[in-house]
Amino acid sequence: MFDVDVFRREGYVVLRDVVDHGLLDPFIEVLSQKVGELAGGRFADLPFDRRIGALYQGRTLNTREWQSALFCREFWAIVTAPQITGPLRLLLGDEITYQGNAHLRPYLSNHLDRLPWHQDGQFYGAGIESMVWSIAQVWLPLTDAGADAGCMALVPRSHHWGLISQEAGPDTDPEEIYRLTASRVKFEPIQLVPMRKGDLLLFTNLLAHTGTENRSGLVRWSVDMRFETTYGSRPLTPALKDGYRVTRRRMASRNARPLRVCGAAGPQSWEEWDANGPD
Ligand SMILES: O=C(O)CCC(=O)C(=O)O
Repeated sequence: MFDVDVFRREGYVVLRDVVDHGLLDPFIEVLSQKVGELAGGRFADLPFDRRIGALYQGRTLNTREWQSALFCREFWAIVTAPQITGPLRLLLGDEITYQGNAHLRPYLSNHLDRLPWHQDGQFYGAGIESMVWSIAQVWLPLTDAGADAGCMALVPRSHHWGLISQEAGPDTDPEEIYRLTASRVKFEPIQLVPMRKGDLLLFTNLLAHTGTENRSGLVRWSVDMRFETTYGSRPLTPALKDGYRVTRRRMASRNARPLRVCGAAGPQSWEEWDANGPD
């Protein structure tokens, strides 16, 4: 499927055309309905990658307001799908938990804002380094994200740097994290990662990355999610125990609801997740 040694060396891997559109489309339909509710009938003839852009023209869209859309049966079907868990098993082993920590990002065109440089591990804090092979980030485009459409950019091998800011953590002002990371990345070779719907990007939570500007005229919809080796399914060193502690603290700060997505007992059902989920 892919070479795990390359992933460990480069800190990321792009898998092309591995996710069926049939898996993504029911979730996209949920999002389209939400956009429709927001639009109240306006721009009804525009497709998914345009309609919310027409609604927000000239205004800023707060992507955090879309987080609750990630708690539905259609999204559960994505995170538990073998098309997603299969590649993750190569990295994390057979027992895998979705941390309940994901972002839905409808990025409007020609809003020159983008998510600045960071390592996801910086938001967890010192101690997370031990989890570098026990956590994997998944970036999943719901629409094509080409070089002019806000694709991801990253610094290959930057996970070997460790955490850029040891003092950062869940309580740190993100602007400080972005500033420190941008100054570390400044003279490094950057890799753009244009992707299409159906592709999958996997990366370590120490890899420095950023979104890029979307100038395509279309809305770039994506989801990024975090998975970990299920606690206790592999031998635990003191450093790993500490790493899981740091992870728990981060998840608590985000009110995240974890979900076992594969393992000997199979994935947890949507009903089980829903029973534990946000109100
Ligand atoms: O989607 C983007 O533009 C940025 C995503 C990101 O930073 C992440 O997945 O951690």
